[in-house]
Amino acid sequence: MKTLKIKLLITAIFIGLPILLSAANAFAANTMTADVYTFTIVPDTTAPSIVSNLSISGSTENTVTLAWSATGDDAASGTATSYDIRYSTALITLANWASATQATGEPTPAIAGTSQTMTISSLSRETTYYFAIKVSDEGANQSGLSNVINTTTPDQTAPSVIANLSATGKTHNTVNLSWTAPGDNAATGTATSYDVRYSTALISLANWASATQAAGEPAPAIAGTTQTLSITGLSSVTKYYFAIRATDEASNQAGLSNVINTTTDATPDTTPPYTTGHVPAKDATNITTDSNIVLHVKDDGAGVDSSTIQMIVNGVSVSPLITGTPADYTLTYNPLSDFLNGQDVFITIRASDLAP
Ligand SMILES: [Ca+2]
Ligand SMILES: [Ca+2]
Ligand SMILES: [Ca+2]
Ligand SMILES: [Ca+2]
Repeated sequence: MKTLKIKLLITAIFIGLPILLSAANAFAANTMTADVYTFTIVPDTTAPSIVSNLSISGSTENTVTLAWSATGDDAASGTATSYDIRYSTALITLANWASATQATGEPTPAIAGTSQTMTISSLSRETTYYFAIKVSDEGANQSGLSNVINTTTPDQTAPSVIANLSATGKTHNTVNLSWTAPGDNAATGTATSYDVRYSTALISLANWASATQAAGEPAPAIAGTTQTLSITGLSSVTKYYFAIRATDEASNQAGLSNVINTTTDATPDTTPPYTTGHVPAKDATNITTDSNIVLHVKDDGAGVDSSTIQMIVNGVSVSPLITGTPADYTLTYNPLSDFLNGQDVFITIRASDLAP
């Protein structure tokens, strides 16, 4: 407690003015003794009231804004002199108040009852902070500890945009993709999920929602890890565009990756050639002895490799006339001599297709 003393020194000096009553009569100056005295102001022993409505009015990744009502110089009246706002990642108590971080730039107290705010900056993302405030008057009387509040700063940083999406392989119905994992926050940490999409149209942010969503994306690994996904169920000989976006646990989604395109392969040919259109028909009877043999060798895939066509008639390899295209060759065999009456004619045809 301090006592304010005001000392007043009053020195009065009276200067007697010479009054000339007559040329022969003058007065001398009269001086009083200095009047020195003291009085004492009632000491200020009343601290400002405790702030009891400290609250969080907003936060970003690195700021928290506090709000409270001003208390007074003396309890809840008048105007206090200064605030001391502190924060800590531990619960603040009177016992550890001194070790909490002191904010700087607190506002000047306004008259009791006024709403006041302060934004604390330079905080860390996704961190829980506790806040408290004390109020002092001009007599250095300090209030007790306010209510202690806490909040966790949010995550407002999306994963980086993936810039190296690439196709590492393909078949007639699959395309294998590869990319480098971004992080939770730009290129740091671990994101939470991927969204890979594909379309037969060029993908942009504008049409992202209408692109087909791939299934089975891997869980993101730590930033910098190579990750892969095989897209299945595609159509053959079709140009597809692919793009990817990562999202963090706070639902911050990265922008669109580089967009790549790949054309799927043709459907592989796994079906061998076949014969059809036999003349004479299979198992036909009563065929004349001078008949030619005609039939088609077809392939619905890569086509017939004409160099592989073999025709064997009654155990003898023959060379029929081959016309047509790989999809449909016509074999015409005109025997050098007629067949015999009553003879059974045995035909064997072999062929391979052009599939790689
Ligand atoms: Ca006071
Ligand atoms: Ca995060
Ligand atoms: Ca983040
Ligand atoms: Ca075939």
